[in-house]
Amino acid sequence: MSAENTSPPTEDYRSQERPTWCPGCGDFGVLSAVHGALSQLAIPPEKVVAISGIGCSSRFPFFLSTYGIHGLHGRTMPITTGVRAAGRDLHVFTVGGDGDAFAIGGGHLLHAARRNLDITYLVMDNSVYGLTKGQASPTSALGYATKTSPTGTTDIPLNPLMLAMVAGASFVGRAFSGRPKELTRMIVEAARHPGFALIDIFSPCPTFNKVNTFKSYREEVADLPEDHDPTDLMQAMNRAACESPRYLGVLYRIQRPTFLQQLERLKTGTEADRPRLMEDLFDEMR
Ligand SMILES: Cc1ncc(C[n+]2csc(CCOP(=O)(O)OP(=O)(O)O)c2C)c(N)n1
Ligand code: SF4
Repeated sequence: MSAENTSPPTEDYRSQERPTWCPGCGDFGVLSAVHGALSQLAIPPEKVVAISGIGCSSRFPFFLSTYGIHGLHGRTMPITTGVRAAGRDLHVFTVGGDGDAFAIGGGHLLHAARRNLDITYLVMDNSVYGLTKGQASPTSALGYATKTSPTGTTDIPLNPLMLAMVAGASFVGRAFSGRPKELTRMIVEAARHPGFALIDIFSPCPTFNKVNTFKSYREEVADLPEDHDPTDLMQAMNRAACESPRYLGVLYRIQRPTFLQQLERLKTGTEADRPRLMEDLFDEMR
């Protein structure tokens, strides 16, 4: 029997809840890519947990038949770290918006990346705060006008890919919900990657963001050149920084010890590997 024949149907990963997103929201494409990826990965639903913050995109766990936590705005990483450490046989998908990830959750993101936390982090990046009705987000373009910034934002946009690489993420990709096949493939790769895998997904909000649309992204994006070397940090940085085109693909991927491997080492390693007890330290100071 071929590997495809052993994949459970995507329906196995759908919950009874119907998504409450606006018609045309980019998050629909991400959801169906996740259903497809979980089916290809053939992970039983009870071995998957989806953890989100707050936002339209953070409703995601409701639409999966897996375990899920709809947490607090910007606090996905502390929750994810606890779940990761406690449920070592689980596959952890953290999901949410660019506001959740890069604004209020930005501090946590850096440390989860440098810790090489073993998770797949899917950011539905629509360059706007959808749930709270259209304020500028960290990835909104300079000058982007909203009801709360009518003359345009004065901040330059943050580059999530460069940020993740600088912080130490070991897998960094960019995808577009308008290209579901590539997105599904990348989610499968990210889920198989040992360590912190972030995919920044262009996922348009047609209700509040009239600038970053399916049409505009289609015109802006291009696949990474075939000779791209994902282990070359400087090449990855240059291509992440490029705005014309905005590259899609796995920009950076390296192998280094993960959070769970380090925990295991502390448990089973030699005495020298283990952190010294406070008492030992006090003894030394006496
Ligand atoms: C601590 C806290 N601060 C602010 C809010 C209000 N709030 C809810 S969602 C959100 C931003 C949503 O934008 P994003 O995370 O990009 O997700 P989207 O709705 O665009 O998917 C904000 C500011 C909140 N719920 N909790
Ligand atoms: S407001 Fe925007 S992000 Fe939220 S569901 Fe509607 S289209 Fe999607």
